Amino acid sequence: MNAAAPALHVALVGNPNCGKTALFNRLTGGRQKVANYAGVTVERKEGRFETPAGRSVRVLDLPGAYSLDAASPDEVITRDICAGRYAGEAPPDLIVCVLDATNLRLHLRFALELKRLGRPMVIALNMMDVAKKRGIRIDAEKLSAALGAPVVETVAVQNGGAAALLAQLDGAWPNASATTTNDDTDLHAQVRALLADAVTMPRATSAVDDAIDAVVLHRAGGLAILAAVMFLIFQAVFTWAAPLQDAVTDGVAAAGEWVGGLLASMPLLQSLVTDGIFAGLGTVLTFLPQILILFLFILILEESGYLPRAAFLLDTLMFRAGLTGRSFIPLLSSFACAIPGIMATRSIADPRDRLTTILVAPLMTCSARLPIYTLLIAAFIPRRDVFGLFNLQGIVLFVLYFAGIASALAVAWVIKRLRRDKSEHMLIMELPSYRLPNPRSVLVGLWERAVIFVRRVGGILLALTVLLWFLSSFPAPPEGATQPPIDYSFAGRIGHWMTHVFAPIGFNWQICVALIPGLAAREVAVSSLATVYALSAANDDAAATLLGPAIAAQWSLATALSLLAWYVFAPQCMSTLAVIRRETNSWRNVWIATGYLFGLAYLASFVTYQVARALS
Ligand SMILES: Nc1nc2c(ncn2[C@@H]2O[C@H](COP(=O)(O)OP(=O)(O)OP(=O)(O)O)[C@@H](O)[C@H]2O)c(=O)[nH]1
Ligand SMILES: [Mg+2]
Repeated sequence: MNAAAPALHVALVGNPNCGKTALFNRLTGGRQKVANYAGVTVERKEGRFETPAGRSVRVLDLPGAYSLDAASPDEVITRDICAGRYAGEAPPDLIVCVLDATNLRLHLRFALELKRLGRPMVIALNMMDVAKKRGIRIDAEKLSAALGAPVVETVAVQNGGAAALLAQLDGAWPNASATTTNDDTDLHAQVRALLADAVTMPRATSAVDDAIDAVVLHRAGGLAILAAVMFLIFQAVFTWAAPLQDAVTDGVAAAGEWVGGLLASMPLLQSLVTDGIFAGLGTVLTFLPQILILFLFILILEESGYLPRAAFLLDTLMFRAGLTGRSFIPLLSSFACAIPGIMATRSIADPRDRLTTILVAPLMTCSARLPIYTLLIAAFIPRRDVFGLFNLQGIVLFVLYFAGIASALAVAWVIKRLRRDKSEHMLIMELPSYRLPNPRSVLVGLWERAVIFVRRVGGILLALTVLLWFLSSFPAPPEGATQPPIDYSFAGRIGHWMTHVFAPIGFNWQICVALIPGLAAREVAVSSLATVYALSAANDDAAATLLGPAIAAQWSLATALSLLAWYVFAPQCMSTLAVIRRETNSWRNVWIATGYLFGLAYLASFVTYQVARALS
């Protein structure tokens, strides 16, 4: 093939949740996020691949849309690209209209709309594996004639599942029918006629879904199941992770000791490596098992089809608080990280609902808080069984997550009171079919998470840790100094000075020191504390460099609880603030978020500290 020939430009278009991204990944070998609910993709993503005949193709994965009359910011992208109106993007040479073959009643309507654009198009009937299992029969020829486009069958989640589509890309496809007749036959009537003509559906296609929904969406039973699922997750984060975590801790400690021994002749470098890098970063690494267990559950939930049901169950509750069920998935994604959560709000059509969701998303407990939470819980809360069934540490973690959720609802409620326009919208949400999660995609998802975490540790956390080590090691103490050297360092002085502000909430100077680099990223607080305590340790005893025992011995319970409360609220993440700026295009919103979150953090810590001290 002529390498200079311009690549064929293809766009994947269709209703939400029909498998566009799965198809994109299958074609390009990509690893874009796939999940079983509407509104996963909110940005245009580009990839390249070669067809078996060597034709090079540039393919766009687009956000799902219900129609070309865009209602939400993500749908606008799809509409503009299809219409050739997207800045800096030529209209696609070919639209691949992806349809969920099990859901044609809904999805054909959009195909008919796309047909009216009069652009070259291929129809990919996706999810054919499920359609066949349900006994749905589709007459591809009739469909093709009616839509004026070739029809191919695909199974995006199977090896070779896109073969028919690839063959189509290699062949020639008929030019678009110039008859872009904008006849006002009602689209619904056309869909009905087409279904009657080309599709045979057994009567009960979704008997299993209905049976599960009868339990899961039951008004009382459904909420109980949701609560049980959430609770189980937090229990597992502690119980399952403990042995893995011990193994990582031991491994890191042994490696640190060994490397430290090699550097014995160079004390300064030895201190940087053992006190800075191993004590600091090693401590953060030990939280990898917990983060992966949390994600294991999130990924399974995402693929199962349960999430939109949970959104549906919570809609009334969220509505009272000034949010809508639509906010549920963005907020749940924020448990992983507020950044994808805030991006996911692009699927919310109402700009006020969207802004409220963005402003409260940082209150959801992101995974970067997990290290500091579990560090403090492990140090201060006994590992005790409650009612022989639950473990106390898991319960405390659950309470912290719950505090985040409850305060998000409270803040949303206040925002709702404050806004002038009080008109309201109904929740209209698609409930996808239940699906057994594909083990391979769950593993890929976990792997991606692990890579992100380790990269963070090796990137920003490493840089900040080295900086903190430097500030904590220089200048050297004066002759005849009586305190540990760190007390005389830059960091020590800054920390002591900051206690003027933070003493009322129980923070000692070491915590204050950790708060500064912790502004950039939350986990840094843990590595910073580890470095500060490692440098403060009087002897080189390995046990003294373990952070957990050190703080358990030196802090009061009130201080620990106060720091936990601080982390429920404090907006210690520059990237989140940057995303708020980008997504709302306003600095004002960034200041509002920063101000109210720091305000709440200080207030919550103050109350927690004073109450805990009075009680103990
Ligand atoms: N059984 C089966 N599942 C599929 C197939 N294609 C996609 N899926 C699953 O369907 C769900 C939705 O897939 P996505 O690729 O995220 O759908 P999407 O069209 O990109 O959705 P949005 O980004 O929300 O518009 C996921 O759970 C996929 O694993 C298929 O051919 N067969
Ligand atoms: Mg997608």
